Amino acid sequence: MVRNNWTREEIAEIYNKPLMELIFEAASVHRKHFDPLEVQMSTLLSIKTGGCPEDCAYCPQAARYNTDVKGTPLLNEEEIIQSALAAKANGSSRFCMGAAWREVKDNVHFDRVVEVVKKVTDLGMEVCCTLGMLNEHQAKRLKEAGLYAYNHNLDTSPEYYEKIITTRTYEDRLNTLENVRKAGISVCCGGIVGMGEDKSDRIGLLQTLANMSQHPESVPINALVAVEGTPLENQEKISFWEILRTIATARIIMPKSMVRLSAGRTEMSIAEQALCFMAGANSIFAGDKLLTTPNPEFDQDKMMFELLGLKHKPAFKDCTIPKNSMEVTETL
Ligand code: SAM
Ligand code: DTB
Ligand code: SF4
Repeated sequence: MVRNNWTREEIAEIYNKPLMELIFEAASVHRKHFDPLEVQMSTLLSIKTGGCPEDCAYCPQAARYNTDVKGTPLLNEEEIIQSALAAKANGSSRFCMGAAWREVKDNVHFDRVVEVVKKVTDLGMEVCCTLGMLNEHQAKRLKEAGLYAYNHNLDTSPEYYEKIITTRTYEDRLNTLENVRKAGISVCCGGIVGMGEDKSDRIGLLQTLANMSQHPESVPINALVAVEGTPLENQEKISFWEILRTIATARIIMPKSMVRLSAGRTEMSIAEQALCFMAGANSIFAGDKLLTTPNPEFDQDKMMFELLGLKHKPAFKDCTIPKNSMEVTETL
């Protein structure tokens, strides 16, 4: 049964179970709803890098921090399509385009993104974007172009949020998520662990996600990539076991969502990643780069899939959101 009324105490009880019990329970829930061997591969492409006006303490792309990220303007259509084709050839069923924008503006850049969404959708891939805040009208335009999913993370608990970002509020994030939901786009929303938050903040984030009237279809769990030049550059690395508990708890309380083992895999062994898959993670980012930081090499992941007996999840399998943009009937 899918619930939307979790208390923090209930979630804490799950999170704090003896680890072996927690993994077993999460694995059991996972098997009820998914083929446990199937893992979705999504390729990320930073279509506009750096120079962002926001102050997200973890982010190497914020203009105000002195990081090694080299800013680039919005890529052109051809460059993006070539990347999408390469991602598809390497077995990714989802292609996610990220832009270091605070919000989408109605200008030629957004027009270009809309055009690219149409073209990549026509390649038969699930297209995802993460472009910052969106209004209702922009969300509808993306949906009509065929956009399948939109990534917009809450990052942490409502209480800890203001220690990480001051230039926009939790409420702003929730508003965008509502606009995405209303447009009929699949929601990809999760957060980051290892930013110095308490266990109660990880539980608080999971509670916000699990109590949405409709759970996000995809829940990325990122481990902080501490980047030199950002305020979190010296943040002590979080224990792997906390990441695992976060993933397992997400799986149990959001049984039908894809749980994505996101940033932080370069720091994990195959054995650790295998525990995450056992505990219900069923999606990863593929390719040797996330947006600006490294990710395991393609060949390394291929070897891991073979070793663990995993297989790639095909595009649009088990989708609860209509695939075809034609199903949006409201006019703009
Ligand atoms: N600018 C848009 C936004 O903030 O929504 C889209 C791109 S932003 C880079 C996408 C997400 O990447 C963030 O919400 C955050 O959760 C994640 N992220 C960014 N930097 C990270 C880091 N150093 N470690 C882990 N996750 C990170
Ligand atoms: C998400 O939750 N993680 C991805 C994706 N959504 C856009 C991004 C991770 C970024 C890690 C830091 C970087 O590479 O710049
Ligand atoms: Fe900008 Fe997004 Fe990075 Fe925040 S996370 S600084 S909004 S690119």
